[in-house]
Amino acid sequence: MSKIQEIAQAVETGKSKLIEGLVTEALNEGIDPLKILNEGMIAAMSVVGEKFQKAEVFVPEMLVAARTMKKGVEILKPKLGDGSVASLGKCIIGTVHGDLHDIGKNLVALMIESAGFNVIDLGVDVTAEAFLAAIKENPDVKIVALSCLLTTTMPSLKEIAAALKAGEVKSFKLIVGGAPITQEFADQVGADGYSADAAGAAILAKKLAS
Ligand code: B12
Repeated sequence: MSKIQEIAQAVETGKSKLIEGLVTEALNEGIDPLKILNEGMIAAMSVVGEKFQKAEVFVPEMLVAARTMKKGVEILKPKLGDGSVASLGKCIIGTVHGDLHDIGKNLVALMIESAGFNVIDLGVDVTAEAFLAAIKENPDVKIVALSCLLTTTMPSLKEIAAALKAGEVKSFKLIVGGAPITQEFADQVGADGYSADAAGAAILAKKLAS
């Protein structure tokens, strides 16, 4: 079994005690950190999602897989950045109200920070009011990023986007993403950009802020 496969299996089966060692070994072997993230950990989370859909695993298994992935990402974090000093401006990010998923949001925050932004992370279950308050506090914000993982919280994203568009500060660009989000939905809610993954989100943020 390759190291990447071992990492994927550890995430899938929630072996949080093994993950740090495996990721460190993979890095020492010179494996690209992005490959470890995409082909090892993110791929494993997709498998967990598919198994959940087929009722082969349940919420506790998803939770331990998520915790294992988080631990692995902590080891990868310093290796994912390009070391550039934050200078592209501020980005406010959060997972929309009603939604508690934060792994994808955290990865997007990490990649956007690595691209040179100063990221203000509002966490999960963030209401329109909380986004508006953060924007009011940081009127020079360049990018506001909304993450949404549930089809049931897509209306929440739509409401937040509308509230932000109607807010006092209008100078920022709005980007949206998350597994159920599409370019079509992003256009519908009036977002300035959409990306299917974290690397694309960073490229998008850079493009929109320049
Ligand atoms: C882990 C997980 C959980 C964990 C979350 C832990 C955590 N701290 O995040 C727990 C166990 C808490 C959980 C709970 C639930 N979950 Co859940 N969960 C998942 C799972 C397996 C993985 C999600 C994940 O982390 N993926 C990995 C990351 C890296 O991918 P990602 O989030 O998609 O993010 C990437 C992109 O989408 C994008 N992106 C994300 N955000 C943004 C933002 C911007 C601006 C941009 C540009 C891009 C972007 O970039 C990211 C990185 O590349 C998914 C299945 C899946 N494959 O998605 C189900 C899934 C999302 N969950 C699901 C469900 C149903 C639930 C529950 C309702 C279950 C229940 N009965 O309680 C609850 C809801 C709780 C709530 N209110 O939020 C369903 C949703 C179905 C649907 N149609 O909406 C899924 C799809 C599983 C399934 N196949 O049925 N879950």
